[in-house]
This record gives sequence, structure tokens and C-alpha cells, in this order.
Amino acid sequence: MKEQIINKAIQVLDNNFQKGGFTIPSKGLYPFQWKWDSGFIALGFAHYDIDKAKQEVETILDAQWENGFIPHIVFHNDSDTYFPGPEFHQSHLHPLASKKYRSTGMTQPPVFGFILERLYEIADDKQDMLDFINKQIDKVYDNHVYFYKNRDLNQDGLVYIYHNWESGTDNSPLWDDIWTTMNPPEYTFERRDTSHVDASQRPSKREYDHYLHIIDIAKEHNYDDAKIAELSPFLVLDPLFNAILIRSNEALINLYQQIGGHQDKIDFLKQQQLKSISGLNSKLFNEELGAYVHYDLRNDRQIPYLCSSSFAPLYSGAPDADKAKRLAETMLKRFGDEGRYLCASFDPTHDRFNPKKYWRGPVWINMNWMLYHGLRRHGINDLADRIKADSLELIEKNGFFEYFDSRKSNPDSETNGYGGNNFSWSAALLIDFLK
Ligand code: 9WN
Repeated sequence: MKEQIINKAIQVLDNNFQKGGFTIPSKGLYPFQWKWDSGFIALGFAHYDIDKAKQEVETILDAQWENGFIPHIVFHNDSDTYFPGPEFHQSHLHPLASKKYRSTGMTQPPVFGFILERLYEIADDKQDMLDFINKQIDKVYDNHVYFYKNRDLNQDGLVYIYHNWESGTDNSPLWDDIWTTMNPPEYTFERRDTSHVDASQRPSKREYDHYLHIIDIAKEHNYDDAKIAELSPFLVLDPLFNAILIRSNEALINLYQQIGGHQDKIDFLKQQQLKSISGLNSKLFNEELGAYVHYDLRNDRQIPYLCSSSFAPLYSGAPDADKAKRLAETMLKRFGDEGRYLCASFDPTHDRFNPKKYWRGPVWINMNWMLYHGLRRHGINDLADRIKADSLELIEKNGFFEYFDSRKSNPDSETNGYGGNNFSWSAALLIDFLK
């Protein structure tokens, strides 16, 4: 049984692997290389084909800009099955953009610190992997320096995102209140996503108008960070993004210590780490809700909703034992009734919850993977094990879907699997869970 499902996962990953040495998240729907997908995908490969794991990391990091920025999509290839593509994003507008690859001018969560660390844990030949890490690690470090230098607006260790696509949690109800502060033009374009996936499971046309408008504002200023910070209607501190940065700082410190030398970099990371942890706990923890929340910098207020990102700091080690316990209690109380799989991407008790629509409710395997490791880290093993078991059951019963309905008996559909099928990180992380 275990071998069978692992073999299926391997098939999914191998079919999505492309000649250029990178892996698409899902055929048709996502035909390029995405930043955080690529990290999770590398973990799957590492268990059975270490060369592919290395190539995956190399190809994404090769698209780094001269200022340390790593884009969220790298357009290695042409494809007309996705919108918006390279013609819309126009990364060349930024003077320090990669000359080699076209990309977007926005980023995604900085996963590569902990990805390199996990690759080291998985690899049989530790010396060979350490040599590989030694070649790549400065790029990841430069990426962290980029964030602290350009995106830590208040110098409190918290870095902002300027677009909902940077969060990775694209159409979350978290952003609804921000959309009401904007009035973007009605764009004319041909949606491609809804030719692959039922429209009821994707963002609305009007939401896309908002997404495109923020990019247009950034483009008008050649993707200049300072201008974006001044003008973007979307400017948010995300507990998921910042928790991942903190977790990756920690991993980089460990890896540099393993490699030896690099004291200046270790010192910088340690200093930032302290600030980031304290910023996260003071600015993003919401006592009333008992979890971390997002912060809208443009309108200077917390965004007081619970979602799966609210618990992501568990993975970073930022919460102390009391906070970790609180987080677990909140998760159980609001997301964890017996009739549900963990962990819905948005608060199931809230009226904005939608069990089928993308990041407005469904369960995502990459979030579950981080929550599993976060809960384990804090010794909250029962809940961790439930999350892992739920993730495996959802995939075994439904297939390698992009996201899943959290309701155990689902009155709306025969399957709990939604979005893209044969989705790479669902396959990769199942392998990592089972190996
Ligand atoms: C926009 C690739 C990506 C994931 C994101 C997910 C979805 C893209 C889209 O797909 O976003 O980046 O077009 O909907 O939300 O987390 O990285 O799998």
C-alpha cells in the first residue's frame, strides 16, 4: 500500500519534470517554475533522485536578480496555457532583474533555507550534499539580506509582501477588506485557469482585476521596492511569510556552522532573527483570537481572521511553550471538529469560509506539512499526527490534488480533491511524509 502510493507520487513528479531541469506544479494550469513549489518539490525528489532535487534548486536560484531578489515564477519556457505570463509581468523593467530569464517582479515565501537543511537530512551522501549546499547557500543568504534591506519598513524584523500572490495564499478572505479600499479598472483578458479548473474553485474575475492592478502600479515604477512600499494599495505583514523567513534563518545559521567560517553572515542572521521573532510575537499575535494574524500596513491595522497561516509560526519556533499550546488549542477548537480534516485554509466557523474555493477554506498539503513539523517541534504530537494522517488519507482517497475539501462527508461532490490534479507538491510531500 505504502509502496504503491509512493510509486504513484514518483510518477506525478517525473511527469511534471521538464527538460530544462525544473518541475511544473501541474500540467496546463501552472506550466512554469514557481518559487515555493520548487522547494517542496525538491524534497520529494531527494528521496529517490538526488540529482533532480539539486537541479530543481539550481534552476530556481539561477533566476535570482542582482539585488538578491528571487521571483515567484520563472518563465523558462513559452506556454499559452497560463495568464498572466511574461508579457504582462515584464520583469526586465527592474534594472537588476535577471538578464538570463524572464520572470515575475514579485516573490513568494523564502523556503530555501529550510529546504537546503532538509535536503541535507535526507541525503545519503552527506559530504556530497554539503558541497552542493556550499555552492548554493550564499544565494539564499543574499535573498534574506534583500528582504531585510528592502522590505523591513519599520525596522522591526518583519518584512512586507506587496501582492496577495506573494503570500502564496492567493484569494484568502483575508484580503477582502483590502479589495474594498481599491477600485481597479475592468481589465480585458482571457482567463486560462478556468479552462483547466471549475470556476467555482478559482478566484473571481473581479479579484483578478485587483491582482493585475497592483502589478501595473509596481510596473509603472519599474518594480522599485521603495516606490512599491510607498504606493502599493496592498502592503501586508504575513505571519506565514515571516515565519518561513525565521525558520529559514535558523536553517542557514545551522548550515553555515556545519560548513565552517562565514561568521559575519551567522552574526547578521542571528541579529535579524531576534528582531523578527520579537516583531512576530508583539505585532502579529492576537490575544483575543489566540493565534497569529496578518497586519495591513497600508491601513495600519491587524486583519483579525484565523487561517492556516495563523499557526505557521509553530514551524519557526517563535512561539514559546505557552503560546504553542494556545495555538494548538485554537486550531482544535476552530478548525478541528471530528467531522473535518485538518487544517482548513480559512476559519470554518467564519461566514467567509468556502469549503471548495482555493484558499478560502480547502486543505493544502504544503501547509499541513509545515504545521506537522511545527507541532512536533513543540512536542504536540497527537495533533501533529492527526494532521499527517489527514493529509495522507485525503491523497489516498482522492488523488494528488492541489487542495481538498475539509468536510469528511461532503454533500457537494463525490471527491474531496479540487483544483489541479497530479499536483507536484502534494506528491513530493507525501513522499517526504512516508519515507
Ligand atoms: C499564482 C503554483 C501556485 C502556488 C500558489 C497557488 C497558485 C498562482 C495562480 O499556484 O498561485 O502564483 O495562478 O493561481 O496559490 O500558492 O505557488 O502552484
